Amino acid sequence: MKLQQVELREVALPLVAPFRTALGTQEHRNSLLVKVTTADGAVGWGECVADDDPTYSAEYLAGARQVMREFLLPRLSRAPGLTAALVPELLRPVRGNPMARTAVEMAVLDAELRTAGISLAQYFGATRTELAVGVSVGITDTVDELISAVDGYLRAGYARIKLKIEPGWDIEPLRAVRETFGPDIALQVDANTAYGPADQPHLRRLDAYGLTLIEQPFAPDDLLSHTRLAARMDTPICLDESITSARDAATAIRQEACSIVNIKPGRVGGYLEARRIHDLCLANGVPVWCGGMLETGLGRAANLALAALPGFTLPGDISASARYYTRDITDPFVLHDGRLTVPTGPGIGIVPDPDALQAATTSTELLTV
Ligand code: NPQ
Ligand code: MG
Repeated sequence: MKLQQVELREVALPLVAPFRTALGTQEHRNSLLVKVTTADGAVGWGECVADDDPTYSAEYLAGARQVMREFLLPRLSRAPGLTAALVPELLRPVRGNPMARTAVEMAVLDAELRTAGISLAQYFGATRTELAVGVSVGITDTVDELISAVDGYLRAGYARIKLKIEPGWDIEPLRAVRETFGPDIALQVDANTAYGPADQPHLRRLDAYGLTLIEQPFAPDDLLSHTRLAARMDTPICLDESITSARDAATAIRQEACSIVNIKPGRVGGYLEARRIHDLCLANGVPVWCGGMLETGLGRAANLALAALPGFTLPGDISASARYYTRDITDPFVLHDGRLTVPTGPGIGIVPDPDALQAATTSTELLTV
């Protein structure tokens, strides 16, 4: 294909409730969408999951926009015979900026598969048509508020609950959730790097709560502390922020820093790299699950296709649209018996609703490439 036009469109979506993690509190989601149009008139959509601030990772929305405009898209528009499979190699000279890379790769992949009439799930070789999904529950002011939030999600049918934790918000909320809802609910925690090596004795106390996993207790570049904790804890360690590539995943598995991997395409630089991590983990008997970055319906659709691969044996942070947004920019994803349906249409299988998209748009930038 040949790129003819690229539109960078920023949308602002208010969250149904503030989402607090060890990284800070989010009240609305600004998301940067990439719409490519090819010389043949095919259209593809990508979503950049960078946040406004460089807190989850070094990447941030304004920087991602600039990198796409100045460095990534020109490399794609110059390339003769562009295909999605060539994108990682074409973008290799540019370092970092995985969320920007993912967005442009996703848009090219969507355009290519729409033209070919193939769904992203089919392209990946997905084996399931619907998926049990989980929900990520933010830190609340009181334990009572947390219990009522978890109660609502369990009643809605979510297959597992993930609690965000930080020092001062771990044992007490966990004990309350287990006491209220019993030993049978699937429960896991995510620390978003909020602990240090000296917290290991404290973290071992989490073993008492029958958790599926503890996600990313330590800094992204501190594999050693994760290895040490893994050796001293029964609860499996899962890495999120530490894993930025298939090579990272191989290293972490080899060093026994984790026994479960959270895969987020935006964090690892693309859906193709995400697929490679899936394959590597499957071959090594390491379960994976799909993380979430408060995606709009576009990113959510693509994540469902990825998470339909056989190695995704744990429910992902791919909640219904209503968990985050009153009005998504696509038709909403709705939970049925704790499950979401994997899109079957060509490409990512969904397009923005024109009215919802217009209502959410805060800026558009047209690039003639
Ligand atoms: C995680 N996500 O697993 C992330 C953290 C996270 C659903 O728990 C804006 C953009 C706000 C990305 C807040 C979930 C965010 C964000 C939290 C990602 O670690
Ligand atoms: Mg996480």
